[in-house]
Amino acid sequence: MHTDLKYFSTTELAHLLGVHASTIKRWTEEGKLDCIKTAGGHRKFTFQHVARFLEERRDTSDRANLLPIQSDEDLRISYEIMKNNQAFLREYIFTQALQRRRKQVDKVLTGLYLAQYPLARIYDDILTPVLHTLGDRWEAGDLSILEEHIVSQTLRDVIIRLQGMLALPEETRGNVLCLSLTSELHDIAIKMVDHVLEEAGFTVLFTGQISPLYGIEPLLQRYEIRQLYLSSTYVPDPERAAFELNYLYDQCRSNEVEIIVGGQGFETLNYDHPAVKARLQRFRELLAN
Ligand code: B12
Repeated sequence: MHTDLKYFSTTELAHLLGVHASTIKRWTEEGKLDCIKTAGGHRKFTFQHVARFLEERRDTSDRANLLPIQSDEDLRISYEIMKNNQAFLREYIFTQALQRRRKQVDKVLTGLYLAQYPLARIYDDILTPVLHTLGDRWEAGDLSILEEHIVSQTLRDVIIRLQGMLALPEETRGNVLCLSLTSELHDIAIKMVDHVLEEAGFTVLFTGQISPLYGIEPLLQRYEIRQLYLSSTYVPDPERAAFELNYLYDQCRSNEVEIIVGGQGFETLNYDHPAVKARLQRFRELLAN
């Protein structure tokens, strides 16, 4: 893989591999890890040095990194994560998703999560812009509708895999419901809401795409729902949407359920109702509620 990057310093490599700088120095002294020494005595490491080192250690029980680094490309991903190079990560995710290289997209997301990027920020700063670029490229005619589907389904798959990795707290903060309106097919944003809330300790009931809203009252009561999260992206029939929303708002109000709304659909949909506590723009705002 082509890279402009020439060398890692000892500190950078230590950070990348998740070890102390003294460990890096020891490995070089023991001859396990090659390096170049500058005139001033500083160690510099090339991609090749690091790749060879990792390759030789692959079968040992020593874990040098949280992510399996199997190629120069994986090393580059780890490096860009460490540098917080979001522009690179977004572009990389987009191109890999287009080729349906799910494993590579997984590596970026897993790497970010293991590097302690908050989940909401992974969604706000990395995946949301990628999905927006996808929409823009499709609208501009750069991608066919099938390519658009391939990318969005790949991203949907990888976020669901990421969900399996989340560190969930022991204590539960109660039940919440995640919903869309009945004609809504876009469900990636509300899936992300689900994950952020689950990671924060809520038990999330998720009804998925095209959920029938009638009969919601017994559900709210049976599961003692305190908050309902509603996402709207595309509104094909505004009249029907307004009708459904009023029904939902009234049901929630009489059952003392707070509603939090989000998504582009609320640019036109009414959310001025006593049951609606807030309209949020970003996933990180969920944690302030
Ligand atoms: C993926 C996608 C699809 C997939 C959906 C797959 C799936 N399972 O979700 C498929 C292929 C099915 C699809 C279908 C359609 N799509 Co589409 N789609 C997209 C795309 C590329 C990404 C959507 C997405 O997930 N965005 C990512 C989310 C995270 O971002 P967001 O929606 O902006 O949400 C942000 C906030 O609002 C907030 N948020 C959202 N909800 C919530 C909820 C809470 C509680 C909180 C806290 C925050 C929050 O979080 C985000 C952070 O900023 C968008 C492009 C775009 N600009 O979004 C087009 C887009 C939304 N689609 C569009 C269109 C036109 C359609 C179709 C009508 C196409 C067609 N002719 O058939 C159908 C409609 C289907 C339907 N009835 O719903 C248009 C909508 C234009 C409009 N508003 O009028 C867009 C904008 C593309 C475009 N540029 O034209 N689509």
